[in-house]
Amino acid sequence: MRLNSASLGSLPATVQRPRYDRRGLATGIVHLGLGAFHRAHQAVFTDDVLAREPGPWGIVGVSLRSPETRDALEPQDNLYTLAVKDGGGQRLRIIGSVIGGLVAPENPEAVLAAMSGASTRIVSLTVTEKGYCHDPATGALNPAHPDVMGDLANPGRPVSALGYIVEALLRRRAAKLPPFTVMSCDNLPHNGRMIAGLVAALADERERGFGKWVADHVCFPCTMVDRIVPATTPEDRAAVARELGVEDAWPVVAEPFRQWVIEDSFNAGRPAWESVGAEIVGDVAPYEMIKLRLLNGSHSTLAYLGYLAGFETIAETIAQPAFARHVRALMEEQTATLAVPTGFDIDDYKTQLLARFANPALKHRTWQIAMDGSQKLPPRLLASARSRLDMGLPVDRLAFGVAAWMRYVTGIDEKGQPIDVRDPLAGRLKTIADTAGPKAERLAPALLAVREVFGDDLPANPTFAAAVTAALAKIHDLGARAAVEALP
Ligand code: CS2
Repeated sequence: MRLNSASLGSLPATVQRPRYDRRGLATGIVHLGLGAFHRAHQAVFTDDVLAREPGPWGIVGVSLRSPETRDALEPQDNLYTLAVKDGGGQRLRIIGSVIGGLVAPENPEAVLAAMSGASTRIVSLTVTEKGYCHDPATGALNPAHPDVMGDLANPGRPVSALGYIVEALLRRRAAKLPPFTVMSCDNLPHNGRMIAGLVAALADERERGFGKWVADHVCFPCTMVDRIVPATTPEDRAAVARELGVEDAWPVVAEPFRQWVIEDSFNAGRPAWESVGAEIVGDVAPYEMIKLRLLNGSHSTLAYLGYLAGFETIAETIAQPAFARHVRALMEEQTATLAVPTGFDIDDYKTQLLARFANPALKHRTWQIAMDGSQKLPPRLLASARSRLDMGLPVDRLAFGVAAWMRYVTGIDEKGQPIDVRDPLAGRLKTIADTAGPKAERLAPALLAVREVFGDDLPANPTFAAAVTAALAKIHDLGARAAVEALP
């Protein structure tokens, strides 16, 4: 038996299920990037809102690449399980807010039709850092990006999320329908501001002056999203099926913690997410900086060092006292760069983070977080390194994570085995590393010269370059584990 509307009634009483009528729910939100994170975060908040108060806020999810999620969810009437896990076990809940799934490359017209539909008021995105086709060091549109070139060459058959948004906005304007709000839910600094600039830039490439129309008519709220959601494993699937008594082809697994801070800037209405725990604020920036630097900065650092040291998961890595010590010291370096809102208990936040990383029930792989480092390093570690350098402060802990990334992207681990490096720049990084060889004195400056990651300033900064080179030499000579243990 499969999880679907018909089997909902047979689930054990302990499993929470949608407490609202899903039939006839209007599509209010089209979400680009129907991955596990969206399904364990925004879709859950929306599910909570619908249970409190019925409204036109059904979500149509779009996969921009693979059909896997749609194929798994379609036979389930788009229902899926959220398994919330911690040391105490798992609690299951069925989420009903997703009412449709589309696969963009299969049927771009269907995606554009959903985005241009009269009931659609919000287009939200979780397409990961690399999905924005931008230059990570500057945040500007990369006009040479193959997806951007594809969007311009064939606008009726877009490739990127930006291409879909621009084409759908043009169609809405032509049909005299009001535009939707564009809400980025990715881990990027000033994500709303950034996507506003990217959409406007592409819009102008499409039609002169359309960028200004977009800026005048479309809201791009900034958001800070937070919930640790590892990729679902076959074991997770089996554990969910055992408890549900029916099969769910694609449940999502998450920690109990969830946070969503949203700038209140919507041109066509929104669900009352604040009634179910989201925080609506005037300025998201302080929250997103705190999260990106303390959570994601620590995550990336633990991912590279942990992977190199032979640890499979974040929980295993942070269980090593030397790694926990290093992360605490890194958080101190990061904190000096943060503007903490009044009333926000930053010490408590850090203590909670360490406990969240240690969650033994989440098998969050170091390899998963290590992906796309060229896109993740700038907001997570390099922005704060810049601030500290400006303040004349040392950057040793930040540099240690950067050095671990450099060691990782050489593509060979400490036992001489290949590393499956997933990164849009992986090929180039490997060539640079192969040409420079393993010695830190050559490898560090060669990788620092990758402008998209480090900009022009950091490679030229002697304090930064020296700190990274020294850290890379330690990791190379001692191995990641002993290098971390040797830190003061
Ligand atoms: C992680 C994030 O994969 C990664 O890079 O750092 O996905 C992290 O788990 C989330 O941002 C937590 O909210």
